[in-house]
Amino acid sequence: MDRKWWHDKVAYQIYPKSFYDSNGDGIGDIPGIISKLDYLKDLGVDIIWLSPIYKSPLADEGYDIADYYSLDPRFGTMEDMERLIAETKKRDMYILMDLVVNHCSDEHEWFKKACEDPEGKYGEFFYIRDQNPDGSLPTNWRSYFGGPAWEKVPGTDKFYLHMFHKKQPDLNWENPEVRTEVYKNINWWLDKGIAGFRIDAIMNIKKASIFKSYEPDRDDGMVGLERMLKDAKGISIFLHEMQDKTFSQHDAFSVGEVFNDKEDELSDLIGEGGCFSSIFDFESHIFGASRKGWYASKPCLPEDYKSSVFKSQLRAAEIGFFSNIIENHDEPRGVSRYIPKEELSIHAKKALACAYFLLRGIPFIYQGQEIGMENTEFQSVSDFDDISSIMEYDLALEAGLSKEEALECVSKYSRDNARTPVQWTDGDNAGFTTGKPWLPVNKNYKEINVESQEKDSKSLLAFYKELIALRKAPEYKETFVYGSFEPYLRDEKNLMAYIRKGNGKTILVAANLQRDGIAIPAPGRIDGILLDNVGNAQLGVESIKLDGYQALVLEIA
Ligand code: TEU
Ligand code: CA
Repeated sequence: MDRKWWHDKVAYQIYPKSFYDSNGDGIGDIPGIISKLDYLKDLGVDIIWLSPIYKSPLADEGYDIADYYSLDPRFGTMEDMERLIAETKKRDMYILMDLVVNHCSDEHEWFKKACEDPEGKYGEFFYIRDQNPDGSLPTNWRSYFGGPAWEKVPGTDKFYLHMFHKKQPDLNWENPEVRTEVYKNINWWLDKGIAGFRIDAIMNIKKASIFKSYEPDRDDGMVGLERMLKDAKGISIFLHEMQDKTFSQHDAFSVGEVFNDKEDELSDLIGEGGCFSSIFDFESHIFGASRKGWYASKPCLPEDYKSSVFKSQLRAAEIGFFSNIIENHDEPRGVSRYIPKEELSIHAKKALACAYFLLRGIPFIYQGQEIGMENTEFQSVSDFDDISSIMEYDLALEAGLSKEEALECVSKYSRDNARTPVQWTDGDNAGFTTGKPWLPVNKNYKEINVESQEKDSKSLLAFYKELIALRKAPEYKETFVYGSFEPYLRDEKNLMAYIRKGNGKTILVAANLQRDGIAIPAPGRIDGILLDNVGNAQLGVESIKLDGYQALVLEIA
């Protein structure tokens, strides 16, 4: 395998609005990020992915871009951005921007011009269709955020397609002019000195060649977009074109937000022949999802988590690197999702961290994950800012759940869980802002915050630092980065264990994801204890004892 600069890096996702507010307006900003770079460097982070900070009406919190070349004043100025790039370079760190090009905002110039003249040049930038002769919508597709995926072009009988919110019209990738604009934009940012992109909702850019209605999958007469995407063929041509004209010319790192990839597509997506550097492994995140909505989802228990992750690890083995996460800005907090509430403890958080962090692939940490931030509490639907949470709440009510039940199940999955401000201190607003935070701070900030964990050598933060340091340690780096992955004692319930082998070393990672202790055979003589969240592991033994939620990283002879 060709070595790439990003193979051995650790990445960190910043959701700028909630990271750190430097000027008291309650919204995180670029100067706020700059002031925390030393914190991130100290943690061991190399690559920073910024969720969108471009000019935007924030209908979907920045994933609706009104101008790809300017920043939203709420986040800062272009000078701030240039300073951020320079400051990261000084620290040998890299910036990834978010590339949101399946759609733009309805406030983008292109869309405004398309509405003025749907038959003109900019009409071709979008998917604009006539209504059917009987006045019905072009197709019965349901948008991801609820309701039809079609919205009227004001003052006409025409409709435009929006797979997400109606303020996010889909860009027509079939039009070469659109693609040229996208590539120009990517190169403009890469020339500015960023190191690459995280690429939003990218598998949605290719639509089925024929727009038609399908068998409804709910009583609303509509059908989820997955059905149409199944008929979308040939995305690879666009993706490789994008890679050739942009990323490969800059040796950039690109990580795709890929859902719905087809079984045999992986080698076209990552690895030597892939059009991205990496893609996220969402297997455990989609586990238990229901077509009906969040209210019908099944929890992902430790066994499910293990099998999802192992499936992806084995799938990518001969091909390339997944990017591994336990949460992001669209998901609940990982510790709240994968660990039963009554078992949530510092040991459990460390065990989960250890289990995912040493997998083969690029580890990503989402802001606040390193201090074990948890899901927040919502008192009523009015506490939700996120558009998808509000839609899912209504869906649950329509399905016959009571208000309390609807609130409870939406709370588990709400994207706002990840979007509450980072808890920096135990002071006002968790030290995030001197003003009023745009989204309330999680009430547990007095117990969970950066400041207190920085002083505590047994904190989760300290543990993440150890994990990162271990992954980068000169004697083990080669094994963790390029070594193989093999499940170990896969059938042992609630044990997530695997072996990383390479460069003459064998390393066992074992996390006991349950309250009960267990004893397991060692795969060989234990020569070294590289990490132990409890502190009672022994050398030279043939059987390994693991307390409840104990995690061990052991070197095997
Ligand atoms: O998320 C895309 C997303 O929400 C997926 O779950 C989607 O269902 C998938 O693409 C289906 O194929 C991204 C962003 O991360 C999110 O914050 C945005 O709201 C969304 O795109 C729209 O830009
Ligand atoms: Ca601010």
